[in-house]
Amino acid sequence: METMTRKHQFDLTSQLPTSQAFLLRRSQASSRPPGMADKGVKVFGMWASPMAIRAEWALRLKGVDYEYIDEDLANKSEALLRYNPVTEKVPVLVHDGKPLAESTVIVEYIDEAWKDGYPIMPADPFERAQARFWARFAEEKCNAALYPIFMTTGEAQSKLVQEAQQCLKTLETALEGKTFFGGDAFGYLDIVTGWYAYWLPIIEEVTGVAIVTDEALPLIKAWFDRVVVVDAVKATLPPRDKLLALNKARREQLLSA
Ligand SMILES: N[C@@H](CCC(=O)N[C@@H](CS)C(=O)NCC(=O)O)C(=O)O
Repeated sequence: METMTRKHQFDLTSQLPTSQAFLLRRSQASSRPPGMADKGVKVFGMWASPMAIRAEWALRLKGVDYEYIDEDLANKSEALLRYNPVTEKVPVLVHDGKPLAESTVIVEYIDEAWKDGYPIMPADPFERAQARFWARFAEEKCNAALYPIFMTTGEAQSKLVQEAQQCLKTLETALEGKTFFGGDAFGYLDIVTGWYAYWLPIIEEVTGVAIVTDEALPLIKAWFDRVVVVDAVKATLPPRDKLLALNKARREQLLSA
């Protein structure tokens, strides 16, 4: 487990390898003074996790300071296991000592707990329900279609790509006529699906298939470019080369297993 606090006062980042420098910079932007262990906000994440980053995006949109703790998922910290004994996964949000798991639950909680800040959920109940509907569709259908592409090759893989594209095509209808799924502003559904914008091109490069193309999914492809420049997103994205290397290694490992 790597934990970052404000005691890193100087710019040590130039002497560190890219990954550590990145994590340190990320924490310098949002940490709190020592001696307030149970107060404040902590996020337990893992730098390459597209789910954990959702909690950070929500907090940054709200302008909430938080401490980021990077977990080694092969050797989880005692704190993570204590805070999330049910699934033992990241992200976990700890707010004034109270832990919450499940990224979509965390994002909704952040919106309600800091209700006067940036609005993440739509104000209108019907639009809010629709955002939740599409978020569940993306999580349960699109992600389920996308994940196996990573561990297959050849014809089986081409079939999976078509299925994933069909699913994303359906999701794309929720983007018609809009800048973001949330309308003019980056909102809940953008937070839930925003990982596609950065992770899918990497998965495409690693697997050698094209999933989100201008031809197949023009609205989602154009939305990718808008997502990665949202301040909260830009500030937290892991270095591309590092994410690419990790995913290459994972795929090789999966294919040789
Ligand atoms: N549905 C969960 C998924 C979280 C999840 O799968 N986290 C992964 C990292 S992306 C994890 O902690 N894996 C470690 C494990 O499964 O033991 C959420 O959205 O929070």
